[in-house]
Amino acid sequence: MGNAHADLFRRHPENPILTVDDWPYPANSVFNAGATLFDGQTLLLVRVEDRRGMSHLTAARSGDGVTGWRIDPAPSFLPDPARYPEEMWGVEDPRITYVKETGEYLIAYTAYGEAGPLVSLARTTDFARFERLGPILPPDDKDAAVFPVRFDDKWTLLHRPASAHAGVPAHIWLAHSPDLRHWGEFRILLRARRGGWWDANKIGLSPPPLETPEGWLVLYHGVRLTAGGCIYRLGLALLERNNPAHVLRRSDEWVFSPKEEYERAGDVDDVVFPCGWVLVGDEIRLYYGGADTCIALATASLTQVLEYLKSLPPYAPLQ
Ligand code: BMA
Repeated sequence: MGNAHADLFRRHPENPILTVDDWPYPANSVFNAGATLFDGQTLLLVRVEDRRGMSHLTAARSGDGVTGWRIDPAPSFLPDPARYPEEMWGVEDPRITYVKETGEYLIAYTAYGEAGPLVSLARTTDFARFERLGPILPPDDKDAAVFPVRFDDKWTLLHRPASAHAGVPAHIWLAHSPDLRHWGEFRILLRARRGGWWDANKIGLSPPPLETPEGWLVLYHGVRLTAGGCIYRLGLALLERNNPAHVLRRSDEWVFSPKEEYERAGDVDDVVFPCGWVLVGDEIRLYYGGADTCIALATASLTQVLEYLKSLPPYAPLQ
């Protein structure tokens, strides 16, 4: 039957769909955008790296999610180092979660400061004004997203702390909070593998978990360190709908990997890095950064993705 999962995610023929040449003001690169549906449109909160090397976030909106992007003429969400010193070197890689219960969009992002990257949280209802909740986890930590619903009255977060100890792998963890500000009950959810695996030693959540009839769909990146540098690839997992601490499936093989020129060569070569996806009917639209330089789109059928995951053996935790 061949490599059934290899073409689950198909690149859009117009890729890359957004580059710095589309930008209304000078910048170095646009990549790693958060994504959501807002006001009947697709909204990307794009990581823009300026020509000093610092990142901010700018909203881009499109009716069809592919073309006709209207980009805010100036940065939508700038670092605020005077009040938030942990943002002194920029804000990066936003993950957007729409919370129906409150009508708010929660944005988990990386704040980059002198102590290292950490996870900060902000909220908005209009993508024009943002309220910061501030840092929620100390450094080093990144690749975080909040689940859109509460479990047992608690908010749940996926995140990726990194140890300063050489050789300690970076896993995806789960945390809970009563109020979105105080987080605890930390535990490992998905482990980085070891040795020759594509997702050895360092993994991290990519877009926020997506609710499906079969459970929470998780797309994560694995970082393979090679003699030629790092390769960022993507794999899938499925979590139980009522208890996301329970992993149902995890793909052994990656489902998406740098192949096209705009993924293979850029500021950082061989990187596909999604921070957002939206579901329209049965179509998953995955927005990803290509080589830390541009934004590209890949689509997949949710039904096919779930069928692939269900065809895998039940998840057995790695030791
Ligand atoms: C990760 C993050 C991403 C980036 C990737 C590849 O650690 O910093 O923002 O796209 O590295 O450089």
